[in-house]
Amino acid sequence: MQKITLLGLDQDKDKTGIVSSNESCEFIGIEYISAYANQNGLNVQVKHNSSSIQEILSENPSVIGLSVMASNYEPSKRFSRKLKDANRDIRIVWGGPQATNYYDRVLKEGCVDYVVIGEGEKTFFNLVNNLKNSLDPHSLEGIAFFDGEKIVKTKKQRRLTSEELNSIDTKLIHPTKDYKTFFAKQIPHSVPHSDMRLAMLVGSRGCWNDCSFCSSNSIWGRRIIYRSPENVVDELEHLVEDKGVNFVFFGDDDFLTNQNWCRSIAEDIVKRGIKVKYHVMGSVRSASKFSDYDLLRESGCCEVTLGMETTNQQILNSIGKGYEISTLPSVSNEITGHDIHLGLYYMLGYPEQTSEDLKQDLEFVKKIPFSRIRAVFLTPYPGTRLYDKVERENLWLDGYKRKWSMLTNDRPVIKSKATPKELIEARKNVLKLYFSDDYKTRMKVMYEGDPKSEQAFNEFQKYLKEVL
Ligand code: B12
Ligand code: SF4
Repeated sequence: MQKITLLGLDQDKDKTGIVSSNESCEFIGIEYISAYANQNGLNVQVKHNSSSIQEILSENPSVIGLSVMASNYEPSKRFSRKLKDANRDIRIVWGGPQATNYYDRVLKEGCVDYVVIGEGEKTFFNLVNNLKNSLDPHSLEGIAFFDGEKIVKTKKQRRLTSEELNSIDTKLIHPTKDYKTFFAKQIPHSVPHSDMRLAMLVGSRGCWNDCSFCSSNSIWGRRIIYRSPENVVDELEHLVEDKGVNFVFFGDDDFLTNQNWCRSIAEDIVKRGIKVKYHVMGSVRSASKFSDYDLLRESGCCEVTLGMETTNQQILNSIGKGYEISTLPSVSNEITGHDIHLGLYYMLGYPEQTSEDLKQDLEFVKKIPFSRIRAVFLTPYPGTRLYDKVERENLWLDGYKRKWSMLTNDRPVIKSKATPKELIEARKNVLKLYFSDDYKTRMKVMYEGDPKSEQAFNEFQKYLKEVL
């Protein structure tokens, strides 16, 4: 049977990156694709991104699929070229956010045969079968390719239903055993990063909102499709019991949107007695409507990270965040009041943002009891309204236009009223809040009595001192 290999490459090392130099995670999308394909009779393996070209070629795969974000675009291109140089017959397929939204340019690179647009399971499976039988790809849904004359994008693929997602065998997901740590240095979780066996899990696909900088919608559309709580907890249990995972990161765009769904997951974790810590992301709007933090905590949730983005209401409105900044302090207190760490996603560098706005952000954030703040610079990605605006109005700062390896959110790349110098300084000031007495006192309460957390806290402080 023909072999198929899937992998996601690490981004190029960004030595000056404070946030991105730390960030790396399994590419969960390809793990769901491989589970779906293997269950349906294909022979797909997910390779770890450290695998060499020789190692991959030695297994003689007929198709190699890469998961491509902006950050790993360049390494994926280099890798694909080398594969093509070594063996022209191998079919190279790209999928993922950057491939989906940038397919025409991807195909012009000359080293990619097919791009899978959006959700990958069904399309990839169909594509492989199509290739096996040398059929005409024009009638396949959800792909883009070069047909010898022009780039063709075929009809949209229908998304998987809840039932279809539930039917993916959870035991076939996460085939690799190589758990990576990610942003472990950024927060003293109750599991220290030296002992963190982390895996990702995604229970729902899509987001109700459509923020100007986010490409979620261009991949999923606005309809959220949920796996059943039981099915989600099956995967979680498998990770903990069979794979030795002790920390799970839910990659769902807004884990808290559907309170009943969320509650059922938490109840099931408690009922089954699964011992795990987990971290979820949520919008401020959903978090402020959510009222089951007790249960969330009981089931192992140790961090909720909220998409704050900025504290200026006008900017929030213009990016379409759909929440009132005045609600953030009470939501934050509600979360930390339940002994759950609060994370904040914060971005600097909106075109209309002034240095005055940045000062206001700092003053606002000082009063929020966060454990982790991910302070990054607004970066335009294809498939977003922001990207279209930046291209249309030529808002790129010199040297950054489509320089994907530099677009890791760790430096200002577009014009804003505040200068790049002011933005960099403003980020430093926010990150310095980690050294404030207020932060240390708050964290002491959180880690007291838990030596592992204390150790992680100290390691984190040391790391930050070195990089700031
Ligand atoms: C969880 C998450 C993370 C996690 C994990 C990332 C990871 N490695 O998977 C963390 C926190 C580490 C992260 C970091 C970053 N992220 Co992020 N992240 C997400 C988020 C919220 C969910 C991703 C996810 O797991 N989705 C669920 C799975 C099932 O879907 P999927 O991975 O997209 O895969 C499906 C399809 O895309 C497709 N597919 C994917 N790969 C392949 C490959 C093949 C061969 C095929 C056929 C199909 C296919 O099929 C899959 C199954 O249906 C998305 C937003 C979103 N909703 O997509 C942003 C998102 C992917 N992140 C984004 C960005 C920019 C980043 C960072 C660069 C930010 C930074 N540095 O500050 C870093 C990059 C770090 C890195 N090298 O991984 C952007 C990517 C935009 C772009 N064009 O590249 C997104 C889309 C958000 C946004 N701003 O628009 N991220
Ligand atoms: S709420 Fe979050 S996931 Fe949803 S569109 Fe906005 S940024 Fe993207």
